[in-house]
Amino acid sequence: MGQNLKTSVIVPTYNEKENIRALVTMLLELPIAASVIVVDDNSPDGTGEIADRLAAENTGRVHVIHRPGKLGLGTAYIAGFKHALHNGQDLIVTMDADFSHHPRYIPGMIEKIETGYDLVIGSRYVTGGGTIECAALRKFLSWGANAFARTLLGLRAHDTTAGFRCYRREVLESIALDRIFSSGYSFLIEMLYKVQHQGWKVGEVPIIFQNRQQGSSKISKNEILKALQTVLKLFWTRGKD
Ligand SMILES: Nc1nc2c(ncn2[C@@H]2O[C@H](COP(=O)(O)OP(=O)(O)OP(=O)(O)O)[C@@H](O)[C@H]2O)c(=O)[nH]1
Ligand SMILES: [Mg+2]
Repeated sequence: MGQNLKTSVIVPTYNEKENIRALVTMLLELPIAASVIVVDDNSPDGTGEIADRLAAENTGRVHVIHRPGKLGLGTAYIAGFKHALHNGQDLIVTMDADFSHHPRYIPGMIEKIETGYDLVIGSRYVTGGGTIECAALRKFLSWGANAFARTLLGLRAHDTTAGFRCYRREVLESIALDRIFSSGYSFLIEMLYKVQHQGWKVGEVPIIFQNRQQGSSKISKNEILKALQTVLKLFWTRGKD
């Protein structure tokens, strides 16, 4: 399973010193020979240095992209995508560093890709999926953002804001990454919109999303407003590209 497909897992980090070592270790122990690309935005807590040590301990399997400051989740994914494509990866997985997205789901996501999907989402909102230990307000915001994006943009996936994804390289190659206007969290909605628009086959596998146990959240009110703005902007311009 997945043995012939070169797989890279992109982990964007900002202040994840409590999580990064445990996460990378778990990723390297998966029954797929995946490599890991950490994209760190000069985290003040030293996550970047821990990632460098992991890279030195696991030469060739762990790579670190250092950016000079907090430049946003969306552009972090793009930096990781370019690195993975340049290095000939077939499958590119993205996930959060805080264990909300558990590595154990990755083999199942790859299996689903192998049955003929181009993008597979680790989804909270399909049968068998769910969310635990999240505050009611956060659940409501996530549900609302999904309903809004699905209705206005006609997105067919159920979890449109999930950052837990597995893309085939051809999907990323088909999208003008430099033309994506969202730099932060709403990148996920914009990217999914473009993927569906290009006609790629999108699937979902259920995951249980667990609220972060260590470290602190980086999502701000501003990011939530930007997500609304992104959906509206895509809605006005739909069909024009
Ligand atoms: N490189 C980089 N990573 C980021 C940035 N913002 C967030 N991240 C990372 O993106 C992932 C998601 O961020 P979280 O803070 O977990 O956001 P969230 O999941 O919406 O919020 P909580 O889990 O409730 O804290 C984590 O791995 C963060 O460290 C950023 O500007 N740059
Ligand atoms: Mg999180």
